[in-house]
Amino acid sequence: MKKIQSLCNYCAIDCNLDFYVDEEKNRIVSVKPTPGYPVNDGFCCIKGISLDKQQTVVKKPHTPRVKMEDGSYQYPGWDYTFDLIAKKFREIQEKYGNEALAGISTGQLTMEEFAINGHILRDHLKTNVDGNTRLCMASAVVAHKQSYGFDAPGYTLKDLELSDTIILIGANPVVAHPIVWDRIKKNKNKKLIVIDPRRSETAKNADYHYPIKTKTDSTLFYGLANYFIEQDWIDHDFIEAHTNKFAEYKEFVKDFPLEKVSEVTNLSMEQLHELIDLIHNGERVSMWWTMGINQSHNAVRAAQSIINLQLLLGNYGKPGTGANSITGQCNAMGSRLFSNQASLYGHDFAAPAARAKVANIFKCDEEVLAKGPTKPYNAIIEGINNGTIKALWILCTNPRHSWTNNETFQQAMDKLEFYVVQDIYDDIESMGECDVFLPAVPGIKKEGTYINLERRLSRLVPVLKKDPDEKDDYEIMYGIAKALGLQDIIDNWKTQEDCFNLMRACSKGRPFDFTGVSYKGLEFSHGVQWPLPEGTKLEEDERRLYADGKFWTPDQKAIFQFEPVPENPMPQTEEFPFIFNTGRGTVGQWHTQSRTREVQFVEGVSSNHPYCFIHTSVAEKLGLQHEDWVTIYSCNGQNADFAIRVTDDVQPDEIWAPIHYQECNKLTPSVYDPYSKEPSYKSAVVRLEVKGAK
Ligand SMILES: Nc1nc2c(c(=O)[nH]1)N[C@H]1C(S)=C(S)[C@@H](COP(=O)(O)OP(=O)(O)OC[C@H]3O[C@@H](n4cnc5c(=O)[nH]c(N)nc54)[C@H](O)[C@@H]3O)O[C@H]1N2
Ligand SMILES: Nc1nc2c(c(=O)[nH]1)N[C@H]1C(S)=C(S)[C@@H](COP(=O)(O)OP(=O)(O)OC[C@H]3O[C@@H](n4cnc5c(=O)[nH]c(N)nc54)[C@H](O)[C@@H]3O)O[C@H]1N2
Ligand code: SF4
Ligand SMILES: [Mo]
Repeated sequence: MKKIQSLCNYCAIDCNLDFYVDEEKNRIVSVKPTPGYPVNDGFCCIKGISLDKQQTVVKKPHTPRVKMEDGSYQYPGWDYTFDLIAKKFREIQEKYGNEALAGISTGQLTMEEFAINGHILRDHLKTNVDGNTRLCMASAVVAHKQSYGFDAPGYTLKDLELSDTIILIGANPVVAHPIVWDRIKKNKNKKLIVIDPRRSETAKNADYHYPIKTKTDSTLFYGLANYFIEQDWIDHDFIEAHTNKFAEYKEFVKDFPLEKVSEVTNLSMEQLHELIDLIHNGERVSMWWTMGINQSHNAVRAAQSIINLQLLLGNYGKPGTGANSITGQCNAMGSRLFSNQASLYGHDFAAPAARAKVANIFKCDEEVLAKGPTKPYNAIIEGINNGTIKALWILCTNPRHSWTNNETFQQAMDKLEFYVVQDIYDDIESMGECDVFLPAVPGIKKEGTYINLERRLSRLVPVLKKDPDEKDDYEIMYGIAKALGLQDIIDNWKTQEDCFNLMRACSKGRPFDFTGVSYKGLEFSHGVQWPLPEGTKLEEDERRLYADGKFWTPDQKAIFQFEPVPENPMPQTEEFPFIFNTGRGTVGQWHTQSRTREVQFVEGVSSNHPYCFIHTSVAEKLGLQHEDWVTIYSCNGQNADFAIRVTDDVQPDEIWAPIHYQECNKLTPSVYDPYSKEPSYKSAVVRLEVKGAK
């Protein structure tokens, strides 16, 4: 039996796991979390331990399914399909213009897969490809860039163990990040504070829970800033040496006295003072946020209001501190750097030196490189629906389920002239009547690198061998590049390791410089957090940024970013009195459930129909009980049926629905943060009507 250390490619923790494999039968016999790995040290969750359930996945044949000219579906082989895709992409671009083709990618592929996909679509084919990271991390990315000058989350997971005051804002790690939760639990000397409208699983296990009114977080943090400034409880030395625009911020937050904050946030004056004392008396205060902040009409500014408070308090670069954004998908951090969507492989698209450097590394003409960021996800879907985009290639994402206001994705699917789906399953909701289905092998048969939430690069090592007719995502993309005749890719991007080396060269001299890391060296290792420039010795397994107080802006100072709080575009009204809050339901369920439905244990305990939680008082008023059915009507004009669960854990005017059922996003709106264009998934307003037993 062979032991192979690889990683779990679900959530952003990137746990390392030891797979015990019967090589003769090419079967995984057991999976154990890797002892001593600095992230998850011998512990993991049900999703990772169940990765052996993905041994078969796409049923035979393992070759592409193509809709032929006569309308029949056939399996004409990989080479035929690659040629067909190349021909169709070229034809559509020639007929309607380059941007008539678009791609939607993901935060769940390897760094090498993002890189080659971006180089094909954004550089060579001169068009747009956005990722589902837009639905997830875009707000944190923009907040970091504007405040720090670069998208560089500074913490390491050990900070959870070193902090004496941990504040979780719109984050539910008991369900969504079990390792974050495990590490919080290991910290015996802390106070745990949760700010969440809902009494989430994490809030129930916290020392303090502040049930804030949905989407009023920026008002809360502006008010806290004002109070700390008034009391002169701030770190003048840090502010002076390491920040810009303090005087303006001080003026701005004067508009947020605690009485007003209390009114807006629904938190009492006693609660606000208690929270203030907790922060003031903490020695090592850390703040962590996730989707409760990122998914909003005012997300970037809300994230920055947290950053601003930590800047005021000088809580940067020291053990157990920081304004820390928790990432969602296994390689969202890799996608942010290397997908070529928001930056030129980690550089400014417009910087001449950067363009010359990247072109030189890729051995391509500078003109080939994309000139600016991609069009965002919503513009791609709108482009299809208004007839300007005619062809779409989606990979490793399931937007018919996960996209906000998801009926608009169905409309888009119906309009496309050419639609390619690349997935490990041939029955996801987004398949529709796609023209080409490209079956990729799952992570346990792939190789490449991932970057976790604390900037740690680690290796995905093939655990099982592929069948001769199976291909992984990288090979599929390389095959398409070859059919398109993209010579620099054909010559220089042959393997994942080639691509890794190109990206490593791109990283030189940048904040994420990992020229000191090698592809082979990452195998069976502890992983390495960026940066690690060539020639530096790795002294510590768990490192944080900003110890020197230097950021990535031209004068190396962080910037207070703020703005008057915008009106809520979806106010509660008589017609729509409830707030529709959405998120992760259980530890075992992953997003659209294409993968976790295979885990019998999870399937066995999960509801097979959509459900939502409503407050006891509402249920009583309507005479409803557990598992009765309601119809929910949303401000987006759609409605859907849900079974109800009755609880006191939601606010009386809140409905909470897990995202694992397609009906959930039938009701979410086409409303976005103005800077990040991330959807406001958690605050549609709705009404409910009794449906009766089903
Ligand atoms: N089991 C499981 N784990 C996962 C995933 C999964 O699908 N299943 N997905 C992964 C991914 S990609 C991501 S992005 C993460 C997401 O991880 P989380 O963000 O922790 O999970 P969510 O449930 O989306 O939302 C967190 C909380 O935000 C709260 N919230 C809503 N609105 C507000 C608000 O206005 N203010 C505040 N303060 N809080 C608010 C919600 O009530 C919810 O409890 O999880 C990752 N982990
Ligand atoms: N209402 C609401 N909606 C939300 C959210 C919310 O909080 N509320 N959260 C949003 C967030 S944060 C996220 S990240 C998105 C997630 O949304 P999606 O990315 O659409 O969800 P997944 O189910 O993770 O889809 C991944 C797909 O990739 C396939 N896949 C898995 N591994 C591989 C592989 O190696 N190769 C290929 N080619 N395919 C593979 C799976 O079978 C699956 O179909 O949902 C968003 N939607
Ligand atoms: S889903 Fe996340 S916490 Fe669970 S095993 Fe995988 S990486 Fe670890
Ligand atoms: Mo996410």
